[in-house]
Order: sequence, then C-alpha cells, then structure tokens
Amino acid sequence: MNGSPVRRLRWSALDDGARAQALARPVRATAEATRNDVAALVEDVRRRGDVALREITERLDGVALQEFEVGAEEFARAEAAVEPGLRRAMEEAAARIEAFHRAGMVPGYAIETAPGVVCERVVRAIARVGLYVPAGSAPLPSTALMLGVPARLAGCRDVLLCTPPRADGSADPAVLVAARLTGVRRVFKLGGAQAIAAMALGSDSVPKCDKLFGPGNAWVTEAKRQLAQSGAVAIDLPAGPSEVMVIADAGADAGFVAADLLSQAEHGPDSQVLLLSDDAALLDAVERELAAQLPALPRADVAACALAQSRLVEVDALDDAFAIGNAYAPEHLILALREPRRWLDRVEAAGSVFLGDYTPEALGDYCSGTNHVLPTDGAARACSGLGVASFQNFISVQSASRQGIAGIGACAVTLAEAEGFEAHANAVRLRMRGPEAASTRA
Ligand code: HSO
Ligand code: ZN
Repeated sequence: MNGSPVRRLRWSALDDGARAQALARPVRATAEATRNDVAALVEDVRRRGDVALREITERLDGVALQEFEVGAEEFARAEAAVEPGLRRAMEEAAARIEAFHRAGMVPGYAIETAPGVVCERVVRAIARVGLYVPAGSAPLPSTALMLGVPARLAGCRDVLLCTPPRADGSADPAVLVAARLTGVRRVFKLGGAQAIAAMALGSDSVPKCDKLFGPGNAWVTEAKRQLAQSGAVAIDLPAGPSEVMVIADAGADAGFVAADLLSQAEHGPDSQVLLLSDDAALLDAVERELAAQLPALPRADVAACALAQSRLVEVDALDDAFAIGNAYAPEHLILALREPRRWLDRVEAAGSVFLGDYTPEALGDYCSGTNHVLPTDGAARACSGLGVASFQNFISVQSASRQGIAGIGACAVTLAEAEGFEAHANAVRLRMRGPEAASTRA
C-alpha cells in the first residue's frame, strides 16, 4: 500500500459544501443497464415461471438445476459437512438472538376508551415470508440466523429461504444448517434478482410470499425495489452497502478502532467507514494501525478499496461528532468513549450502537443477540432494524355496546357533519335511535 490508505479531514476547516461532501454516501445510481436487466428478468419469471428460473440460473450461476428446492438428502449432507464447532457457535448465537428478540416482542393490548367502548390491538404473523441469504463473495450463515429467528418468533406460517447455488449445484452447507436451526424447512437454490422475482411472484416450485427480507447485491436490491413498487410484494428495508461510524476519544485503543474500521471495510469495496475523534494523536495512531493490520487480511484488496473512500475526521469537540453522527445516521455506530453510556442519550439516529472499547461491531454482526439487518444509507433517520415486529401485522379492533355508542355517537355525528359526510352521520344516528328506527330509515 502506498502512503496513507485513508483520507484525513479537519471538520472546522471545511465549509458547508465540503462538509456535505465529507458525509455524502457515494452516488450509487443504479445503472440503467442494471435496472433494465432486472426488469427483464422479473418479467421473464412472471411469464415463464420455473422454465425461466432454470434458464436464468444456468446462465448466471452456471448450473443446470432440475429441482431448486433442497431435499432431505442435501440437508443431511450439510449437517454432516458442517464442523461441530461452527454448528455449536451457530446454536449459541441463535439462542442469544432469540432471547433478545423475544424480549422485544410486543403483545396485543385492549383498553376501554369510554364506557362500553373497547379498543384493542391484535398481533398476527405475516403468513408467508421469503428470506434471502446472499452467497456472493462470502456465504453468510449469520444472516440466515438474523432472518430466521425473528420469523419463527413471529409465528409466520410459511417461511422459505432462497440462497444462490454453488458451482456444483449444492447450497452452502452452513447456510442450510443455520436455516434448519431457526426452523426454516423450505430452502430454494436460487440467487440474485431471479430469486427475488420467484418469491414475489411465485412459480410452480416456489410459493408466492407476502413479504421479502434480507440483504443482497445491486441486482437483488433493485429487484426488491421494483417488485415492491409494483405492489407485488412488501419488503423489509431499503438496502445499501454496509456502514460503520466510530466516535473515539483520546482514551480509545487505536488498534481496536482500526480493527473495527477494517471489519466493516472487508465487507465490500463500497462499504462506508468513518472515524470521528477530537484527538489528533488518536487519529494518527489509528492510521498507523490500519496500515499495519490491513496487509495481513485475506480480503485486504476489498478492504483497501473501501478504506480509500473512508474518512478520518478530526472534530473540535465530541459534541460536534454527535451532531455529525445524527446527520449521517449510520447503520452501525461505535462509541469508543470513556463513559459511552453517558453519551447514548445524544444518539438520535443510528441502526445499532456499540458501547465502549469491548463491544466491536463484529459482536452484533454475529452473536450479541441484536439483529444485523439494519437501515443503511441514512435510512436510520426514520427506519429501524429488523425485529419480530417486521414479521407481524398489527390489527386494530374495536367494539361498542349500545351503551357505548350512546355515549360517544354524538362526537362522531358532529365530526361527520363538519366533513359533509351525511351517510357517516346516519350510520351512527340510526344506531343511537335503535333497531326500530333503523328499519323505518328515519
Ligand atoms: N455487518 C453486516 C453483517 C455481517 N457481518 C454479516 C458479517 N456477517 C451488516 O450489518
Ligand atoms: Zn459485518
């Protein structure tokens, strides 16, 4: 690596334009070619179903599959192929993910809002959900856990999962074992936009789903966007490349901070990595650590690409760092600060926060218990990460007795008249007068 792999900035020296640029995500305007390719794939799957899926899979994944669905034998082979240590780690992670997500489940509730008027909220699982687990540059069994656990807790009736086939036509064994651990029984070897189209539209072999979940590459994301926009299916989150922002003070460990930045950078060349600190010496030390740790990584080339886009920003005070953080709304926010919990109140927008020197993002990615499917691209300003509620619908219910409508009916009538909705007013008045009056259409 020649020279410094990262960009250093001093916040107070930047004008508004330069500040906006410093926080700008790279414009990833989906190339028109990608949009058109995805639209054509989706249309093909809509028209020709499984026939199209077979052809596309052969063309893009290089394998000819008769059956997309993983059968009992392949599941058994996967169980045998996965190292016991990895299996135990997945079980351990799944247990903590389940504990955290279970604790966050919201029950229904009911209250009497007036004598004889009861309003409730009942919780219903979304009936059929489709999970996507990418395999691109690295298969991600942890993502199967992050999607499968909340789907099971929600009580979804049918949970299916798509993951791309490997060159030999099999699915990644660790992804299969992770899927089974969470109770997912139906796995299809389909990847990319074609997998998304199959789950959104349905085919002879793939059931049509109500909502799709999970990260993916530009094609997957574009397919989710197009199919959601056309009303074919609901989707979880607008997905972009993964991001981390670290806010560090003078007491932070430069080696730890560099390792966190690199763990984000190794995800992909477009990963977003930002470090903010009020201490120039810490920034210097992190730069040295990055240079020292990077070359040893197997994915150094990927990480170096991402680092080239990253920014190390010196701020005058930590207050400025939080203002910047809230404006940027990072997917992951690491507070490498001396009293991190005291600063937590200042966080207004972030997907997931990591407090202190001993909480690397990698713990949340795998096994602390939180979900790693989180809002990117600034969506954290108004969106939250995946949880059990993402797999549920909340239905409101109300019931009024005769006494109930007698008490609150006048309120409705007044509002209906003010809006010029005489039929609304009638629906209430008739009942206030009773069934005898209703039959004579007073
Ligand atoms: N950091 C990723 C999740 C992940 N990391 C999966 C490793 N495996 C997005 O939150
Ligand atoms: Zn990660």
